[in-house]
Amino acid sequence: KDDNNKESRGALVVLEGLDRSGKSSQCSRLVSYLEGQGLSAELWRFPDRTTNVGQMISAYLSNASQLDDHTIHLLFSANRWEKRSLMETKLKSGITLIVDRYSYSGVAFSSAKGLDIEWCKAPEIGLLAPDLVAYLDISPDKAAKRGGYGDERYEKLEFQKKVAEHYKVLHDASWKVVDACQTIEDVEKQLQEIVLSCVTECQKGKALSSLWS
Ligand code: T5A
Ligand code: NA
Repeated sequence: KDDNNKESRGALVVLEGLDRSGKSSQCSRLVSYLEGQGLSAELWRFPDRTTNVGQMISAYLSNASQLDDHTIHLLFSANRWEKRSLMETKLKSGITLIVDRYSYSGVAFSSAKGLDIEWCKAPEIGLLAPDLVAYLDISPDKAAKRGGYGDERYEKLEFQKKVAEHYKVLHDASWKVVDACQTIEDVEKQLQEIVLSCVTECQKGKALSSLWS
């Protein structure tokens, strides 16, 4: 065996959940926590609004532009594809990525509009599969009460209820459901535990895989 010198890889950790479930708050706390443990970690988010594709998505979400449902779905997917190789490079160099939303958002939100779920999953095939998906579980009613929804396209109670239903069919072996109605600190503690054990597993040589697996 000649892989003794190979640097151990980072973990691909995704946080998913409805709008206002607490993903962004927890993602930044997780990165600080991992860094405090002496680990390399970066915060990523999708959509990545900084790219050209991301700017089209951002305009759509803020209702500044209109797009066909299929078209915006493919743009969200393209926005992940344009980051795929950098993602792989970072993971292989030992950096853990804490990612705020990923392909599951892509499929849950578009299929909640009525698009066929297999059609929605297809463009995600071949993207890196997360080592862990932490789903921040909160009812749409409770989420709506947090700080109130803004003006973005999907921030409407009736639609969020449909999204919650569509997330349910996406749960697989990599998912851990976390009760997002606990205090921020309690959610944080629970996430630290499951993320740290995931990072350890990846350091021990767990192979990277691709969606959908
Ligand atoms: N989308 C996204 C698609 O349709 N397809 C795709 O492929 C992708 C990637 C993007 C939108 O695009 C859709 C999904 C979205 O509709 P976004 O920029 O990711 O949107 O924005 P949101 O996910 O909506 O982000 P939010 O900021 O609304 O929600 P977060 O990040 O889940 O929540 P957070 O941490 O900002 O917290 C929200 C509020 O709740 C409080 C916070 O202080 C804050 O005020 N809070 C708590 N309060 C009480 N108890 C707790 N435990 C709390 N945790 C947080
Ligand atoms: Na957010």
